[in-house]
Amino acid sequence: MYRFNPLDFNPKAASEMLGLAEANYQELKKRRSVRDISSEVVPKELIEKIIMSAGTAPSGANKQPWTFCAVSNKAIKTQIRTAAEKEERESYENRMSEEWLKDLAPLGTDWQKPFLEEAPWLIIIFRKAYELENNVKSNTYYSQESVGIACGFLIQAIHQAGLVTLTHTPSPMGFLTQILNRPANERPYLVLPVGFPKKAALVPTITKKSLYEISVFYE
Ligand code: IYR
Repeated sequence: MYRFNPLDFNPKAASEMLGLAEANYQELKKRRSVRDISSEVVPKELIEKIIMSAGTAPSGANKQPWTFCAVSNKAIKTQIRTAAEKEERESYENRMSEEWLKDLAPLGTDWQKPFLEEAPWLIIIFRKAYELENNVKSNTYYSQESVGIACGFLIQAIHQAGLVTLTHTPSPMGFLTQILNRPANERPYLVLPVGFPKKAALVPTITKKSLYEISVFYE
């Protein structure tokens, strides 16, 4: 059993709570996925703090089934870009359905991923399908859900720190296991290039669904 301590919780004044929720919404609403990431240097300390925020995420039985690989090494970034573009090219040209390509067309994405080399940092998130310590296996629980939540925290922390990112999902992404030399229990999950936006960065004029489209209240 863990020792149980009183919760460290500062109740907020009822009169402030709506304003706080509104302020958080207004800030998160400004987050955009940015493909035009500049090569301006981002200090390692900033990336470390951002990863620490992601590490506070809840996880099944507190197993924290994640590894965040932070890459600033140029040669490794080049290797990742080359391998990702090879897979992406194959996907765009042969593997993705007509409907998928039609859905992506307005966003202007293609198989080319210059941001994988240009961004000062790539954070590659790995999911631990099971624990492996000193060659001994043990379980993780709800690792898909847990790592998805941690990635949400990570993307949020990147935005709050004043940086931008893009959720890149190369497929298949087994090449990341090889390039980053990850153990057999870790599965690549997501690639986040992180940095400052280029001065001329452009983003599409997308909108988010309204509250009424995304929610149902049962009162
Ligand atoms: N993995 C590809 C394709 C892609 C898929 C979705 I869903 C997007 O929102 C954007 C792109 C890529 O990263 O280009």
